[in-house]
Amino acid sequence: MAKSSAIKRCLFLFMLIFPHFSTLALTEDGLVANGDFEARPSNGFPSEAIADGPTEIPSWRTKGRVELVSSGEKVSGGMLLIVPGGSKAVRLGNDAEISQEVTVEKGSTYAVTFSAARTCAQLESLNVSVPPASQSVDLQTLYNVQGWDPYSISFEAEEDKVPLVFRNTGMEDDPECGPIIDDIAIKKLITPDQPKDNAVVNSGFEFGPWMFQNVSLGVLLPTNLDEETSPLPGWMVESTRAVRYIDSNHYAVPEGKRAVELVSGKEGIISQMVETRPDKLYSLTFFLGHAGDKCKEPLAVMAFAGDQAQNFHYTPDSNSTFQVASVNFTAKAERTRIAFYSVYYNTRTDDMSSLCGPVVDDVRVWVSTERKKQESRREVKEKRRFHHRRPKRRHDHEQGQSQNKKTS
Ligand SMILES: *[C@@H]1O[C@H](CO)[C@@H](O)[C@H](O)[C@H]1NC(C)=O
Ligand SMILES: *[C@@H]1O[C@H](CO)[C@@H](O)[C@H](O)[C@H]1NC(C)=O
Ligand SMILES: *[C@@H]1O[C@H](CO)[C@@H](O)[C@H](O)[C@H]1NC(C)=O
Ligand SMILES: *[C@@H]1O[C@H](CO)[C@@H](O)[C@H](O)[C@H]1NC(C)=O
Ligand SMILES: [Ca+2]
Repeated sequence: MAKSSAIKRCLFLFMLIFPHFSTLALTEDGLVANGDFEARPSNGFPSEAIADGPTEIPSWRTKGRVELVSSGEKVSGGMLLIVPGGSKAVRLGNDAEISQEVTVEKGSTYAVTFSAARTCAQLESLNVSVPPASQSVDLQTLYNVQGWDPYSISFEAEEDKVPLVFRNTGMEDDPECGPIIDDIAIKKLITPDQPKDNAVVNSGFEFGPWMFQNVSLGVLLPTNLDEETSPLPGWMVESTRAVRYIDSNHYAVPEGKRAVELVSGKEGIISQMVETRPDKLYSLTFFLGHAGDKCKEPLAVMAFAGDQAQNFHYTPDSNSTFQVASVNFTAKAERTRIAFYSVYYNTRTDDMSSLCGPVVDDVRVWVSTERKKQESRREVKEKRRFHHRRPKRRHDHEQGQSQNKKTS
């Protein structure tokens, strides 16, 4: 904390001394400029406005009906507006949008985290775009009894300066029904180095989108079929519903500081294509846990590895919050799909409606050494038996292994 504020102070001094350099300053990880909408417009907040007319929102460009809303405010139907963070947020009317330009590193991948709440309409959705990339985020499912959730999407920067646009694609009869958004943050994504003994990229989910320290709801990761550009590097969300990215500040996380909670039953699937060598025997192991969020048991995951699919029920030893599960499989190709979903649709015991589910962490895929030993033992026997007939076999095998070492 102290370190980052020291960095900010240095940056500030730097920008004072070299004002012409400030245009080159990259947008820092964290809230974008006035990303929480708490900055006072020059003509005051609408709730305290004397004069009518459109409110300008500092640091944002707006199109259509965009309103600053305050917590505690009600819409005409008497419904209380939900403001995700602080006391202000924006509501986007039909086809309305807000945008701001962010300075990024061309060619890098970024995750955008934002909080959203739907109001009266059922079928609200947001189009979040960094042209030419765009993603539609469906706000129909209420994952949380609080009525709002953080979401994350990602994009690859094609320019050094890119517009970040949030648009309400809905067309409601009541213009007061439109999504509310708040707490918009950005983070440059890093794809971790691949460990030698594990084919899974970002196996412990430690690399992912921005999470606010003071937000206890995790971050929902909606459908993302693009493995190259994912808010969770290496992983795809293959399903219509989201999975929840969780942190150890607010949840029980089996390994490190981050993990994934499968909150959408069979409709929330995370997957990865891992590099494998055809015909080799592999083990997939992972931690299966409980997030410590009062999620009602039973919890279970279905784990897929190539042509294997296996169901694991959460039954940890004594007071542990997770257990190890494994699936053995034979690779059929250069790439093998591994995937997980929750067998059940779980909700919390306290509010009976917030969605929750099993936690997956520390996913590993490696060549099954036990079987490799068995194989080579068998081969030694075969070699003894057929020594004169198959002199080359052992040699080939060794070559394969040394190649494996080089590429793994
Ligand atoms: C969390 O902290 C940020 C930054 O201080 C603030 O803008 C936001 O409103 C807070 N969110 C919540 C849910 O309290
Ligand atoms: C989002 O809006 C942009 C600009 O209007 C459009 O080109 C794009 O197709 C939309 N994306 C989705 C996923 O709806
Ligand atoms: C269970 O809790 C006890 C006491 O807190 C602790 O000593 C023990 O290591 C825990 N066991 C496991 C498996 O976490
Ligand atoms: C997977 O294979 C290893 C040895 O190769 C064995 O110890 C383990 O029990 C197997 N696991 C399952 C789930 O079959
Ligand atoms: Ca982890």
